[in-house]
Amino acid sequence: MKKPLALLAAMAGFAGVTFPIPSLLAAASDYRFEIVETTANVGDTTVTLRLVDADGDAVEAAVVYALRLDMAPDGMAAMTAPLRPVDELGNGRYRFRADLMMEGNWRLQIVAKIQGETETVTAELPLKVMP
Ligand SMILES: [Cu+2]
Repeated sequence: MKKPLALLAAMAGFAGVTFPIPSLLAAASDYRFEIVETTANVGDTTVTLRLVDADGDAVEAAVVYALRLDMAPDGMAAMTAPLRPVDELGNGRYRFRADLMMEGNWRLQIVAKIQGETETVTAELPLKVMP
């Protein structure tokens, strides 16, 4: 009984020293994005995202940018649109502007660089665009 436990402890210690990355990834995954406001209509549209930490507290002064905005959910992954950051509204809210050429289901892939975190945070959000 003692031996396997000691071995496990040794392995865990070894893994902790050799692979510090998993714990960093776990920290990055504690953050999450939510869409708090959108005018998502065909044409010129604004999208406001909110970035919160594991406690649900607002994360401010992050560098947030769109990796990709496309219609993959409707089988049109090749249809993309640029999503430009406009301003930071405070309370963890980041506003973007996009020119969307088609109604339907879009997919927004977002990346954030958060102060004090070595890993970037990525998220994927569905965006319903109305006529
Ligand atoms: Cu489309």
